[in-house]
Amino acid sequence: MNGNGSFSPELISRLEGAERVGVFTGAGMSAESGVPTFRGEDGIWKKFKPEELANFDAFMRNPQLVWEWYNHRKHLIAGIEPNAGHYALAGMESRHRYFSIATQNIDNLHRKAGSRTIHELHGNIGRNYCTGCGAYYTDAQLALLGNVPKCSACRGLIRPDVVWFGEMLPVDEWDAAVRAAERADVYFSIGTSSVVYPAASLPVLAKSAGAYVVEMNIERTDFSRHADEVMIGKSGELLPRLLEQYPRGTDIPVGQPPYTL
Ligand code: BJW
Ligand code: ZN
Repeated sequence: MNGNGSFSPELISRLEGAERVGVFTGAGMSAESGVPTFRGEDGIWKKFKPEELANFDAFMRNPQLVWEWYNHRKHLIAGIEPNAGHYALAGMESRHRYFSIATQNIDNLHRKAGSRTIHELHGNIGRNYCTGCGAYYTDAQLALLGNVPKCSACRGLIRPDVVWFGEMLPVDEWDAAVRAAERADVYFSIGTSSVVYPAASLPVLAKSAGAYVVEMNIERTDFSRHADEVMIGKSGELLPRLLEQYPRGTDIPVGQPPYTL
């Protein structure tokens, strides 16, 4: 982006011809909606150690503490709305033959904003399942089961359907995200510190497979040196501005089935 608030001619012309666009998002994407990020100045990790909260052993040792944290976040997320960045990405989806978002976020904001092809790499805070038998529970069902909810069928501990450290990512979502990165003409990495793997390898993969890769973040990250362009700024401000200058592309009419890469 230059001083006039316009984006590089290279990016605009790449987008013009792009059949396949992939997007990878992290916590910074939702920061302007009021969701705290994990790391950095306002990061929640400052208050909570990730190893105490975001791994299975810690959950088995102290499920009450982990549930307090997730209930707090469920409550927070239920009350928030997508920001201008989420809506801009939803608006870009119909401009390309193939467009998908691989998100590390568990907050549902891309879907709420109207994006259709979304690969949730780290789960979704709106779902819960039993560690004993795998049965799924809604939040409404959970509310009847107390502070440390146990499965009514097998008495196993119920946990949020999110991916903790040391756990595998959901295979179908991961495979689709890898395909999207490998085939993208243009790839965006937005609002992520790029330190948690394997998710952080997606933009690197896109780059090595030949995509033009653009990073958007309020500061440089471990990934910045690999990117073709680094845009420093808030995604909720940069993305709507990009949408204004966005080429129409193939303009798939809304209402067609969602495409995956
Ligand atoms: C803005 C902005 C604005 C702000 N606009 N930008 C050594 C020991 C143990 C494990 C490992 C190890 N080395 C590697 C590993 C693997 C591990 C890992 O990567 N660890 C590293 C941290 C070292 N990974 C895993 O364990 C993964 N699984 C795995 O590898 O499976 C294979 C395996 C199996 C068995 C055994 C071993 C391996 C799983 C990772 C799961 C991550 N889970 C979490 C919690 C999810 C649930 C929940 O939310 O509660 O996912 S951790 C947390 O980090 C969350 C996030 O999705 C993830 C990434 O964070 P993100 O999104 O990048 O957020 P931040 O806060 O870091 O960054 C925000 C950015 O936004 C910043 O850059 C800001 O500047 C920017 N920003 N405002 C634009 N307005
Ligand atoms: Zn069960």
